[in-house]
Amino acid sequence: MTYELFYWPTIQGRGEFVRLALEQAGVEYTDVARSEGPELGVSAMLELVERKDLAHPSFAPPFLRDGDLVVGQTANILLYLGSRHGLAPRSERGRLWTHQVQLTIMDLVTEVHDTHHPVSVDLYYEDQKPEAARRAKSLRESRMPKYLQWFERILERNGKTGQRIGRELTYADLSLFQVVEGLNYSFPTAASRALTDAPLVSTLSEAVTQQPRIAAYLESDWRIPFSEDDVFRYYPELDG
Ligand SMILES: N[C@@H](CCC(=O)N[C@@H](CS)C(=O)NCC(=O)O)C(=O)O
Repeated sequence: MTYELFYWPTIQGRGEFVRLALEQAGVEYTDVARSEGPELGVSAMLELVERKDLAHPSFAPPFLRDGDLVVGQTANILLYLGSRHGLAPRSERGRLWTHQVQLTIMDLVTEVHDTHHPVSVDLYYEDQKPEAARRAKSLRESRMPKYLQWFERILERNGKTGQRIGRELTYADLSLFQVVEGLNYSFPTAASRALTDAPLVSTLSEAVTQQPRIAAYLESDWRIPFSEDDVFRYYPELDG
């Protein structure tokens, strides 16, 4: 059975965390909204959101369909994929830890998103620029360093190679790489400064790019470039 990923077709967004795991797992998947044909495309994704007969409907993309199972929430999708494809530890303790790290990564992603949409997702960035400037200042000066220092600390405490969150590569490592990429894109000056104090985070990020399947994916046309319609956006005025 081929997995079906449902996510907006033109952005990396939160769907990218799932794409990276699927690519690393080397499994077949249909990126439904990016595909053309019957029961494909954005309309198929919106139809699934609206379907009245689903007992467990998802609130928002991304979500993943595996047969008659539909799983939503990025961290939850990764929890599901991780244990099925060797991208999570076998022990309950290890799985919980990986999930905890992933949830923390998703918190950071939300805080990054809120720098350009601090008032409401229903308004344009241009309609909330003063608030965005204040929120971005707080992210640059306080929140981003705090998150990166926490990631640095857990890498130090792992005590293995410093290149991974756990003993083996997990979906949380792939996600941390994606966040570092996103921060470097959105806040080149602030992220470069904060990452100077988080060398293990940079090392992990670099190590992920060396994974053969990830390297091939990153070089391919399938990887959507960052843009200003995405979660990670580059507005020079928000980089301070
Ligand atoms: N916590 C959810 C957030 C999902 C989310 O915010 N999805 C965005 C795209 S990245 C969306 O389409 N939101 C529509 C909405 O909130 O109405 C997750 O991690 O999957």
